[in-house]
Amino acid sequence: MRVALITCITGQDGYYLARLLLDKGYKVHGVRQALAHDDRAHIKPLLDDITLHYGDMTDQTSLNNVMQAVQPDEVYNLAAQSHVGVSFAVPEYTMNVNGHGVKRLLDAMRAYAPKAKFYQAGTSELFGNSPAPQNEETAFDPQSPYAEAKLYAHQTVVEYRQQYGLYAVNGILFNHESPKRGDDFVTQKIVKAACAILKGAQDILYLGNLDAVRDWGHAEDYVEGMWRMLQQDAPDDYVLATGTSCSVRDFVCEVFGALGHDIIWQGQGAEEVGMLLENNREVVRIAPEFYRPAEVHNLIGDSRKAQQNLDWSIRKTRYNLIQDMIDAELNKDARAGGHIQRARA
Ligand code: G4F
Repeated sequence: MRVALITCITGQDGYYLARLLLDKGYKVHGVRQALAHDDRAHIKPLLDDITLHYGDMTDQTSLNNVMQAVQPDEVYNLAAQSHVGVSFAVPEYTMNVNGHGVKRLLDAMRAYAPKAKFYQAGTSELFGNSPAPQNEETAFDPQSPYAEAKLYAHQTVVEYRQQYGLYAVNGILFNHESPKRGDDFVTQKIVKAACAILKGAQDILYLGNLDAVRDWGHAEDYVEGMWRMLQQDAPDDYVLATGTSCSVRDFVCEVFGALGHDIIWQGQGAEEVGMLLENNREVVRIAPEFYRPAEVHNLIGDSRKAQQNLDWSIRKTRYNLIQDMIDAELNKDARAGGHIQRARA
């Protein structure tokens, strides 16, 4: 039986990856942080089948101990301070976890499981404002402490591959979402707010930059790509993306549209508002606190290398993603006795 170790198994990707690996017959171990609150809500359905260990990317001893105890065949590093906007507020912490933490985990692997294969959760944020579409050859242009730390991690993986002969790969993943996405990321924020507004539980959705364009895929497809990256003869870095994109503004329209309501926009910049077409009611406004000191404007991925070498492809489009996220929210509402209707399929 193959043994996998997943850091941050408690997050969105941790859940979907653990589920995939269990289905493939792996013994799955996960690292969770020592927190004051219980962070296992996302992985509740898997708790009987996985083994959890406390550990932290800022604590070398904990990583050594987990690596020694688990003796994994495959290590998936999903742990990160993953919010780009928040990284401007906690830049040193972000570098410690997302950058130095990767070196610590690789050193633990070198010492205690040197034959294991290593996956690093890289990011399209590395490309910053390099022109789209971006692929493995595109120049990096980090625009945030988050991206700087992920660039350090990316380089460390490449160096450890070259210097120590490790099987270590970077997955350069574009935005990927799901019903398990955290509430502070823009897709989940929009879905939850749209549902709440339409049932009268919220007045306004406050957003930052509506013009940012992202390539949004479904996390279920991306964890499949992570696994495929570790099943090759030789390690290499791969972009995973859908190759399609839309702006935050259009994502708002698509979510309200899926719920049967059209949005019209008026005004410019921080004065722009989104209104329900049927009655001109304002439902979206700009709150400058959600602007970032530097923005990545246009991310669209070119994943042809992964399609060719890994036989990877997306199964769920942005339309499917939005349907899944809305369904999860409506089911939650129905269980709570609510009555939001999806007026348009
Ligand atoms: O949902 P976001 O916070 O995701 P972002 O910054 O693109 O990062 C995500 O994807 C990366 C892969 O490309 C990952 F590496 C990273 O860990 C994370 O998963 O923001 C998306 C866009 C940004 O341009 C942001 O400025 O939406 C814009 N936005 C506008 N209003 C907002 C908001 N973002 C958030 N979180 N909240 C807003 O109110």
